[in-house]
Amino acid sequence: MGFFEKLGRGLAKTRDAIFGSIGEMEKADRIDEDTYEELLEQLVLADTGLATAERLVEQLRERVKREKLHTGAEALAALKELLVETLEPQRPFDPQGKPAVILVIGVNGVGKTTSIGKLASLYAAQGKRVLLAAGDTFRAAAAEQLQIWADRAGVPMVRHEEGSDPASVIYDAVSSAIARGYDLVICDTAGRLHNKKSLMDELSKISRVAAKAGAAGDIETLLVLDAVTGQNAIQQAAQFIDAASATGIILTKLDGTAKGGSVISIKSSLGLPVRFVGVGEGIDDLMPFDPKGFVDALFLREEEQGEAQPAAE
Ligand SMILES: Nc1nc2c(ncn2[C@@H]2O[C@H](COP(=O)(O)OP(=O)(O)O)[C@@H](O)[C@H]2O)c(=O)[nH]1
Ligand SMILES: [Mg+2]
Repeated sequence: MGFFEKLGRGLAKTRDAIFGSIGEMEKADRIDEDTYEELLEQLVLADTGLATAERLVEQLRERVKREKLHTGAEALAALKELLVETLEPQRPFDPQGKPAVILVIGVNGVGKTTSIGKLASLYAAQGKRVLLAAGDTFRAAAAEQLQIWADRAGVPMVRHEEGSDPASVIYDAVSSAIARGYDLVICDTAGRLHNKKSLMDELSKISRVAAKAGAAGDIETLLVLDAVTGQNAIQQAAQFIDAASATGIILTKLDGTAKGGSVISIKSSLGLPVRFVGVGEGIDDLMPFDPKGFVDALFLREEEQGEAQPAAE
């Protein structure tokens, strides 16, 4: 199954929740007030966030007027363009230099460790030499879980004992990547500590140490958010973003929710681009985020879905 179909499947719940009435919009001969009201409601239901949904509808209204659009189909095309523009990052995600470092942060259970396994596999498949760092030293089980993913992806891992300083794990991993010529170090971190303040302190220390360890490549810090928690995830995100100077988002569990619209509000309310989306629990279920592909999948119609399915399934 191609990435596009997989994303289409992952987004099935969001699509079913919002497409019903947006599909109606496509059939309409003309656009009226009801069209906009209905659209606003549907975007909010898909967890786009009220402020973002209102802004989008307002922008659509202006565009319809300016470009003298008449039919629902024309308005729908304009809406898609607006969504793609909203989601477009300022620069592509492409950590350069050797070694580059990706720090992965976020609360417990959002899918950090799983996403790291998927990322390791993705980059290893591109021919990069990847090293994992078990920076969640809070629980012994965390390093064991990461080891399983390292084995699946066929990449090595650096770990210390349970309870040791995670910043020193990161430091060791980066030093070892420099010495042994690795391209990319991907670091796991704890999502919970004794209290919130120690977690935030730890994350900012890890972030500083990653920078000081002397890696010649880029450092990216990806905050993992769980799409199932939708708007709540966005509320909790700000502290993490500040503590560790996050540069982007991994949005997981899009396959389990009708809240795919949160992708749109993340970009507009947190100001950070979504870099990857998780659409399942398997090693191949993480996709580099592509705004155009996402918006197309969001609006994929039933009949196109049918065509996209391989006959043998
Ligand atoms: N359906 C689905 N489950 C996911 C996805 N990403 C992670 N998970 C599941 O979420 C749970 C928590 O993941 P884990 O990586 O341990 O989270 P962590 O505590 O942030 O490291 C596991 O059961 C994963 O299989 C995803 O994209 N889709
Ligand atoms: Mg974990």
